[in-house]
Amino acid sequence: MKIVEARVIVTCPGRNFVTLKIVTDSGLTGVGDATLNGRELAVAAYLTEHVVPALIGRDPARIEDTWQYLYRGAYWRRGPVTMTAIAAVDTALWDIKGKVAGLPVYQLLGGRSRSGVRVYGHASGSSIPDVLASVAGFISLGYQAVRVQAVVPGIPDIYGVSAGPVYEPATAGVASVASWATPDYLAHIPAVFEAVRSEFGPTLQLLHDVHHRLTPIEAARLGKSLEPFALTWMEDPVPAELQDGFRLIRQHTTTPLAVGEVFNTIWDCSQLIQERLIDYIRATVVHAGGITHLRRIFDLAALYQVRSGSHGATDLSPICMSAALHLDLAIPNFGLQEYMPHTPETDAVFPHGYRFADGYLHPAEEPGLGVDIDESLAAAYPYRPAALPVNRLTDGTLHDW
Ligand code: GCO
Ligand code: MG
Repeated sequence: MKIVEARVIVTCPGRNFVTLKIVTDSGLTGVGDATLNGRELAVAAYLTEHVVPALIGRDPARIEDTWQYLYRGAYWRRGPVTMTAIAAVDTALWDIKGKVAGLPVYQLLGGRSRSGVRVYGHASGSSIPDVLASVAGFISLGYQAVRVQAVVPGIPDIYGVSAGPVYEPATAGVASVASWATPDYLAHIPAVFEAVRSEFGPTLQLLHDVHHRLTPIEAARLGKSLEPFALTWMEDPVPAELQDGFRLIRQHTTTPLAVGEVFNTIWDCSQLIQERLIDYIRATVVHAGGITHLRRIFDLAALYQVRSGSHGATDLSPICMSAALHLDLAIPNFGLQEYMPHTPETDAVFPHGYRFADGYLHPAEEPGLGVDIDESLAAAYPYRPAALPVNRLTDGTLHDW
């Protein structure tokens, strides 16, 4: 079997997505997500100009060799654009391999290790009563794990609080400007979780995303203040380049830490995992080199009792979610899967077989990944320039978003 074509499809059913569709001479096709929020065209160009020409004529069965060729052969290794492009190729090749074998991809990854993939939803609110109502809504849908984000008095446009049913941080054109004040945030968040815990009891899994905004000692203080509320994880407490900073956080708090949605290779997280500085690794299929590389990350994590907690925001397409669920179902050290349902228009562009029931997602049982892209429908939604916000302190200092 040979690869005869690879199409890079950019579409914007409410938000931008980039998809790679690989076509073989047998007629079998495979799809891979190549979406990098705010940098979509960089990945599309990388694929079109530097990857697709090298794919034509290759044997699609040679997944590992193709991965090594695209990673080591590029000379310029790592980085979100390169690794997202490699991820798209890798994911599409696993899709094809499943179709050739007549098996859902999780069967090729060792088979089912659990009955379903427990997911967490995104509760938020502009007041504590609104937060409680939002959490109650997710519980009524069957969720057993909920991320909680809240407006902080004095910070009008805080991360993670969605006005509508779908949270989309990217805005049209160039980056919008968000504001931030760490003292106000640190003073407010414990009261939010105290209210949630006292309302919903001790067993609901609660999570919180700090989104890279604290220093290590500030993160240590927040983790300590949240200990009475037994979070499943405090996410992205600090910018993750400062990996030594996690040692300081660990010295002060037992609140579990989750990091990694911005990581794109095993080398970004090997120290954090081997020194047990984190409890969950959030790397995802689309940004961490695909199924092949993400499985390596999860296998390293398993040696150190670190569990998976993959990113699953709506700026990752249903193709990424489909691939993630096959890995989530098979690996021994699954933790939680983020799940923000896409809009109906996105679901129409990406028909897929995964289903939500009672707080769990279940991947499709059909051969491959169980997802595709409707290219004629995708063509009806042309690309729209959009960017993630930047973040500034009240005095104008550029801060981490
Ligand atoms: C999350 C993430 C997202 C990101 C977004 C960037 O935990 O889901 O932090 O909210 O900000 O995916 O494009
Ligand atoms: Mg996050």
